[in-house]
Amino acid sequence: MSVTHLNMADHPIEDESFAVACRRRLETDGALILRQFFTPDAIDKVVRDSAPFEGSAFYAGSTHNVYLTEVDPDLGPGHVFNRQVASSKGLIADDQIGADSPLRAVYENPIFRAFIARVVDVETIHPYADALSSINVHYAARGMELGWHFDNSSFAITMLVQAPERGGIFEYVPGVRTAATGDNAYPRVGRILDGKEHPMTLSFDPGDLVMFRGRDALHRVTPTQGDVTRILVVFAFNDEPGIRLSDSALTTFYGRTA
Ligand SMILES: O=C(O)CCC(=O)C(=O)O
Ligand SMILES: [Fe+2]
Repeated sequence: MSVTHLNMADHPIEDESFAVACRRRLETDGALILRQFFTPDAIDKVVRDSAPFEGSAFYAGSTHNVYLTEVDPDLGPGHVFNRQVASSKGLIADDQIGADSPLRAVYENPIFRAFIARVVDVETIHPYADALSSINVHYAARGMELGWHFDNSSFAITMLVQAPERGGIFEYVPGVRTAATGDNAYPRVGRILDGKEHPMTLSFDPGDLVMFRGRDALHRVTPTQGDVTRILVVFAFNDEPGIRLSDSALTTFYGRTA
């Protein structure tokens, strides 16, 4: 069966052997890129749908630690846990993405979900139970960036919609911490923040599907350069049903709770 909007000739996501090969690549490299996963027509529609929302995106314009938590005053301001980085990009939430969007069609497609579950090696994957967090579109105009961080979700799936002229580079260091064991990897995080350990970069084009283990990989996106806004979709899934972000997290990320 084919999935509308997807290039299944190059990416036979229904084949178990293809999914297993993808899983191995994700495990070995900490990241996986499926080139030209979305069809050109789907990308064109997503660009046309997304561009008008740039002005209504929410720009938190805040600083945060790499763990995306409140600071811990007991540790003091110089501690790696409390070091602040800047994120200036904006985003729109799931409830601002149209019912007719190719993004929604793919996100909800059972074949796509079964493939993602196989690649990340879980039984089933689930959308967020809140109305905002499942599909997000990010906007980074000239000078805007996403600071170093670890994701809340165990894995992240992104798709670049519109590439900037320059900048907007995705940098990452895979497997820095093991969130499952509560290890915060302070020494290594400190070295990366100080520029003493150099990250890897991933280069991808509009329509490519990108998967990485963002909960344990420290990653950032460098400032956009030039007049073209970097636009990127994030598909978020959980390995348990019923997960919702807290009201305070929703307010931080989206400026609202519903
Ligand atoms: O913009 C990107 O390429 C990565 C986005 C990301 O890391 C995030 O949304 O947490
Ligand atoms: Fe991230």
